[in-house]
Amino acid sequence: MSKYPPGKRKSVPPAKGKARVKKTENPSSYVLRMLLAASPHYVSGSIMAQKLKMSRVGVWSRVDKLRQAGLSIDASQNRGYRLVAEPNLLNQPLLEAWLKECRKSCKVFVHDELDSTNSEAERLLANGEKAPFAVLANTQKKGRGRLGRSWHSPKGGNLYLSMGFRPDVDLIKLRSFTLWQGLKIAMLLRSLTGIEGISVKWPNDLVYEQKKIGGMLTEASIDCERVRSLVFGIGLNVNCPKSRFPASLAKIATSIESATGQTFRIHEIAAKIIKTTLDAYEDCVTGGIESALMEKWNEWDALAGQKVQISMGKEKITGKAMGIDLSGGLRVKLRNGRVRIVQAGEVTLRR
Ligand code: BT5
Repeated sequence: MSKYPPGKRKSVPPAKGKARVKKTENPSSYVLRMLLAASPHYVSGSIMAQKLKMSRVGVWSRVDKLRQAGLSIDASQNRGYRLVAEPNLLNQPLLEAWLKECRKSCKVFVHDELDSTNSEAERLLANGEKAPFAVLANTQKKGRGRLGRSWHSPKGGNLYLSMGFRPDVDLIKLRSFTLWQGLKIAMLLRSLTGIEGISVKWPNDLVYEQKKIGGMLTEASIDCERVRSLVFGIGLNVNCPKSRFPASLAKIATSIESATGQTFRIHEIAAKIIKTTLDAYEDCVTGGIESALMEKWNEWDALAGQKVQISMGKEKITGKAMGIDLSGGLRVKLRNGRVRIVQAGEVTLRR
């Protein structure tokens, strides 16, 4: 459980005046929103009862259900109810409450364990699920990266999230989709965690001090140059201490917890990433992101000015990374002074 650090949380004001629970909102999610807004303070049981238009016993039974779902809620006869801490394991009502706070709604599927959230999103799309939606799991047994590589997915406190979309737009509109998502998520994480050094590494990594803190995997089904369906997956190491990485990853990976020495609320991060992803998707579909992407990426680029080696299948080149161009390709200055644009490949830093 991550306890509320005193004075850290921006308080979200409870619904004011005559605000009532909307007909479409699940009362448990509304109870949680009131508790989140007041946290770490108490909310009076009678105010809750008034807003929910139910008896105080009704409120008590809602709270009890939330406790049974794993949330730690304190009750005091004179003061009311208080959310003591947020769990590290995913809790559907809590995630929905955070999404409402972000004023963004989309269907979410929360699992304890999956093979891969990207695979589950693909199955949902194939079975006709309405998009957009989000799939999350506490752990993945076959979490994957690009080119058949695996994504280490220990249980509890990290984020394994996939979003399913049905864009039905020309491929060209989405060619920089992962870069744009990465940039927007890096910006969000920097403001949420205060980690100044979070940056983006072409084409799909989020890094801190050259160590990988997150990775993204976009998979699409394309038909006649039109993207019919698209799955965007992100793995983010949040509250995972270094000791839980296998030796092979310890040198190249890190987490938000290791970078800051603090644990963070996984539901808040998940909800804000879902919102950011939905917004960034809209930006791409609307079009016209290229010059903003090029300009901002070059400010947030972990590779800028570094000596790199790029493997493209059997071909390898070395040079100096010079940011991206309007197509999202990596600009590499070769030894002979020419600049080559690389559209796909593996980048490693050369010291
Ligand atoms: C990626 O691939 O970085 C994309 C990872 C996407 C994972 C998410 S989790 C939710 C969704 N569901 C899935 O099944 N996948 C997505 P790539 O660039 O190929 O990097 C893979 C490499 O990252 C591995 O070979 C390791 O070296 C390293 N790696 C594996 N697990 C890691 C972790 N937890 N943290 C940091 N690095 C890791």
